[in-house]
Amino acid sequence: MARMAQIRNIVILTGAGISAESGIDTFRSAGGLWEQHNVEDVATPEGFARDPDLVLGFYDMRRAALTKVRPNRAHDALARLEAEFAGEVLIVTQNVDDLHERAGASRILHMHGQLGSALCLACEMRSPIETALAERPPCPVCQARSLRPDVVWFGEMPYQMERIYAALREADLFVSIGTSGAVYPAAGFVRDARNLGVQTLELNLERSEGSHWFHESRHGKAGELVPAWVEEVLGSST
Ligand code: BJW
Repeated sequence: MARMAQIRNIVILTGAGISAESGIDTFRSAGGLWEQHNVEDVATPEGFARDPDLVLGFYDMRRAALTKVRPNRAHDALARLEAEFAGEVLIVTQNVDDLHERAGASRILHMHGQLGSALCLACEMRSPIETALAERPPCPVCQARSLRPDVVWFGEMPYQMERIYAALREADLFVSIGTSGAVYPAAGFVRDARNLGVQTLELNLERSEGSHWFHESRHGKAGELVPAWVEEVLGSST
C-alpha cells in the first residue's frame, strides 16, 4: 500500500471468508450455507415467524459447531496488528462467530450479531446463551420463553451503524477481508470510504462483487494474505 507510514487509523471489515480456513462454512461459496439451507427460511424475520423450531435449530447447530473450531492465521494476524500498531485499529465483522475475540482482538463491532447471544422478544434484553434455544430456555432477565438468536436477518437494521460510520469518517485506510460484497450496508462501506477520501484495500480469495471499487485488490487465502499484509503494515509503521 502506498503511503503506509502516514496511516494512523485503520478500519477492517471482515466476512465469512476469514473464518473459512477455521472450518466454518461461508454463505455463498459452492456448498456454502445458502446451498444447504433456504435463506428465506432461516435468515429472515418472516422465516422465524413461520417456523421458529427450524430457525432455532439452525443457529443451535452453528453455535455447537463453533466449539470445534479455532482462530486461524488471519484472525491471529489481526489481533497482532491491534496489539502492535502505533495507531488505531477497529474490526467491523459481519461474522457471528467469536474467532476474532478468541484470537485476542478486543476492538470489534459485530454488525450482524453473535451466535453466543440471545435477544428476548418480550423484554428486549440480551443475554449469553447457556442452553440450546430450541429447548426454549427462559430469559434470565424476565423469565419469558421468548428468546431468539441475537443476529441480524435480512430486512433488519444491522447493529452499531452510527459507530461504524463515525469510524469510517476518522479512517485513513479501509480494508475488506473475506466478504463477497453481496450484502448491504456492509457492501457499501468501500464506496462510503472512498467518498470520504479513505484508501481502500481488499483481501479476498477471488474477485468480489465490489472489487472494482477498491484502490487495490489482492486475491488468495486470508490465512496467507492477512499475515503478509500485517507484516507490511507493522514493518513500515515503526
Ligand atoms: C475467502 C476464503 C478464504 C472464501 N480466504 N476469502 C438492494 C440493494 C441494496 C440493499 C438491498 C437490496 N435489496 C435488499 C437489500 C437489503 C439487504 C441486502 O443487502 N440484500 C442483498 C441480498 C441485496 N440487506 C439487509 O436487509 C440488511 N439490513 C438493511 O439493509 O437494513 C436497512 C434497512 C432495514 C430495513 C428496511 C430498510 C432498510 C441486513 C443484512 C443481514 C445479513 N444477515 C446475514 C445472516 C446473519 C446471521 C447469520 O450468520 O446467520 O449475514 S446473511 C449473511 O451474508 C451473513 C453475512 O454476514 C452476510 C455477508 O456474507 P459474507 O460474509 O460476505 O459471506 P459470503 O459467503 O457471501 O462471502 C465469502 C467471501 O469469502 C467470498 O467472496 C469468498 O470468495 C471468500 N473466501 N474462502 C479469503 N480462505
